[in-house]
Amino acid sequence: MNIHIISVVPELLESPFNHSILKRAKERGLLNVVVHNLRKWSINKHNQIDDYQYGGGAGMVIMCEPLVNAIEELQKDTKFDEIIYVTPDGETYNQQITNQLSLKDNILIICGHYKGIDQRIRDHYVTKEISIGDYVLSGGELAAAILVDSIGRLIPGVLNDETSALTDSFQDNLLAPPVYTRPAEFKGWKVPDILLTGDPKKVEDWRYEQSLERTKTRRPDLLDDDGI
Ligand code: 6GU
Repeated sequence: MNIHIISVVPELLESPFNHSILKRAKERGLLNVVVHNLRKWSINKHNQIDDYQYGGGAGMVIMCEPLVNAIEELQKDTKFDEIIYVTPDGETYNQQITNQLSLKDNILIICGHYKGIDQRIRDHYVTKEISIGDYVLSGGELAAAILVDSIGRLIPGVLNDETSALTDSFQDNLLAPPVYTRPAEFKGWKVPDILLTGDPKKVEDWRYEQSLERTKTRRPDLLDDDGI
């Protein structure tokens, strides 16, 4: 999968993909992340990429010309399956969207800054608008990093134990059950006996019950979705 990102602060995206699981995905040739500095397409010698908004008001808006030039230049080499704008007024991101995006070959993510990007780019180029939650970040870069991380780990061959993504929180609209490792007793706190029985059926049932219980108490809204 190829993920291109257009940003005015590309420095924010230097490190997140170079460690751990995403690093491995890149080394295995399963994920290619390319970050582009929007200023490369700035419209004058002042490196301008934004301007005041029509109608007045504080905050700058990223202009059509540099961003459209950037998008169209990248489109010459790549047919993007999705052009995503990360923005607090987008659709709220969740695991279902992640799953869908992990099946794509080429994704372009546009990061806004200041007041955002000119609406005409959203109208004519963007195919999907995503928010990572009901709070405001100073720019889209951290949201883009979250998209790349959550999508990248689902690409087949990225996780060592392929089944482990299936048992993540949210994959069945359920939160993940608690996990334990050695020792079986620490400061008098014991690991639940069932996990020590070696009986896979019992363990599976217990995990399912725990998942359900956790979801009921912490995120009942997830259960309402499909009426488990
Ligand atoms: Cl995608 N961008 C910004 N700037 N703030 C956000 C967001 C995105 N999602 C939630 N808050």
